[in-house]
Amino acid sequence: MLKKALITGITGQDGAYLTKLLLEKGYKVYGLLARRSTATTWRLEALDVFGKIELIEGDLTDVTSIIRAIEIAQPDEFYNLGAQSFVGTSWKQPQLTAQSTGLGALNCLEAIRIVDSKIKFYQASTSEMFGGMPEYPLQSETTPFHPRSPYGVSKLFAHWMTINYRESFDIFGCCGILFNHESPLRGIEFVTRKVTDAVARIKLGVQKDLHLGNIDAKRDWGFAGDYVEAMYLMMQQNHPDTYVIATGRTTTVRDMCKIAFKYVDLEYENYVVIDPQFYRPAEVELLLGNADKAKEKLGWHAKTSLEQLITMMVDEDLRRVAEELR
Ligand code: NDP
Ligand code: GDR
Repeated sequence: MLKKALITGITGQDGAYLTKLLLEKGYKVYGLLARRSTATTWRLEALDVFGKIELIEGDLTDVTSIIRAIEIAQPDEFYNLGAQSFVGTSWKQPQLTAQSTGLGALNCLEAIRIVDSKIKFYQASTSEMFGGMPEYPLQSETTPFHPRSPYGVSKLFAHWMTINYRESFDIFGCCGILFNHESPLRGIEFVTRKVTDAVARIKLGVQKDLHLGNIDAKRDWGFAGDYVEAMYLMMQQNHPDTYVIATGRTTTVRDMCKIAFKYVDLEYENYVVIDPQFYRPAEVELLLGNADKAKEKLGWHAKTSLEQLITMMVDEDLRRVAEELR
């Protein structure tokens, strides 16, 4: 029988890639669409999936709209990818972040419990929940949490609520603790896209320099297209569980810049300006994930190297900026 999925955050980076994957697998895909004053469907259009899905108006902070969406879609699987997902903004809008990123997940769980507790639930947990634990330089499912931003704290609430509903109401709630994953569809405020967009603009002569914050921070970066496969695989298991999804390689922002600039024959030192406005009140200095459990239980591993990822993003930004200039 045709499987049905409902995705929150469908207009985001992961929402678009997951939609593409589920359509390829023969799912009927529904998405919760938050009302904005301008269109937000450009990523769905870029992957040629807009028009093949059904969008239902709703917002994570409005539980009645989630109940309504579930009643319309009657999904087998519910993927909660919606969130205020930018760490930097979470200090400026902590309450909004708590409401959408934290309580929003609880709203989804409550809606499932009320309408149909058989619906499988995926929660987009994050490596930001590990935060500042220098004594744990390699993070796995058993590493203690110490979130360092209102975003991380909100995600940790959502993470534990999912586990609590698993234990309390027997809801099939999976948590994917995903480390940073990027793509040409990544939002421009995140550091990889900010860098690849700037590299393209500098190369094409329309930008002079690139202002960044802490370039000594280290991240474990993978490709979003690989990571949505892990979400899908978690939901196909016999039992709900928690999995770390990562590449197992960590790189400084500085070295990521080096890769991006070098690809177009430029030296990053000539363009990067350190700008205190991009420093965060509390930093997560090092993230490096151990995805052995996902490899063993899901048969999942990251397929795309950081070099492949960054060059894919620079190529796409070069194409996009050149088109803008035309
Ligand atoms: P994006 O920021 O690209 O997308 C966020 C999505 O959430 C958008 O579709 C946005 O809608 C939607 N949204 C925001 N607020 C609400 C709301 N109140 N009600 C309904 N929808 C809302 O995130 P990503 O695709 O990168 O990430 C997907 C999820 O995974 C997020 O929860 C993120 O926190 C988490 N995550 C991401 C990682 C990464 O490296 N990308 C790593 C680990 C976890 P709109 O377009 O209208 O703004
Ligand atoms: P992150 O991603 O906070 O890890 O959260 P981001 O790309 O924003 O930052 C990564 C690191 O780069 C440093 N940095 C800068 N970051 C930005 N955005 N802009 C800058 O100018 C800049 N200069 C240095 C940051 O300080 C940080 O150390 C992402 C989001 O997708 C979350 O939703 C997700 O949960 C985590 O990844 C895993």
